[in-house]
Amino acid sequence: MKKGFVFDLDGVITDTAKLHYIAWKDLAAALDIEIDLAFNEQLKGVSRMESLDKILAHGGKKDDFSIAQKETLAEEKNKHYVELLQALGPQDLLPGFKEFLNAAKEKQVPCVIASASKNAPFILKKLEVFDAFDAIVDPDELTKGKPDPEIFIRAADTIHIAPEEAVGFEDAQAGIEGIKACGMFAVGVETTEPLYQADLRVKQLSELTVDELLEK
Ligand code: B16
Ligand code: MG
Repeated sequence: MKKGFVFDLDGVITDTAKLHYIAWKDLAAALDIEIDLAFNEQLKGVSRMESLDKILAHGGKKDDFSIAQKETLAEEKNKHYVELLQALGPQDLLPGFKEFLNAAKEKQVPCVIASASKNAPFILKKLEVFDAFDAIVDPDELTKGKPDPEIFIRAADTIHIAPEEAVGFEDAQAGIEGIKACGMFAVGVETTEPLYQADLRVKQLSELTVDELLEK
């Protein structure tokens, strides 16, 4: 019997990957680096600085910038990304998510956000679902990113349950690995690529009921 739900944000609740892509593509172009949608898949669930490192390595410019310069580049990308987020609203929730969240709240199942995004509180407010969550793990407090299970262990801890008592929802392979590494039940929300190791795979949350997951 499960007692709580742990949600990733980008790819599970809303599709901000396309906005990250626009902002990274522009920044990369200014550095003479070309990225495409296939490469963007590698950035899903990956932190801002790690994403920048991957882009620089992709363009053969891994050692061309100091830490301070990289921080400035990451800030520039984020400024553009936050501008793009301004248009976000409840219409951008992924199909089935709101219904699933409402059903969880009706049954008083605690819900937590385990996202690598420092913009998560802002995004949840724009989507008008911020108040439905019992906690949001602060990525600034983490020592390791996904696929390390730290973010998922913390998420379970904030709602006072063991990882084994939670169901985690993820769209990225790194996230599924983190969920499984701490013994949590993993629901993979698949878009393009198949998610390995997930206990259940769906295209959207409307394929699931809260009751069936609580029984896992
Ligand atoms: P930010 P998730 C992740 O969100 C995105 O998938 C990833 O592309 C992004 O780099 C990361 O958040 C950090 O986002 O720049 O807003 O702090 O999938 O973990 O919800
Ligand atoms: Mg994600």
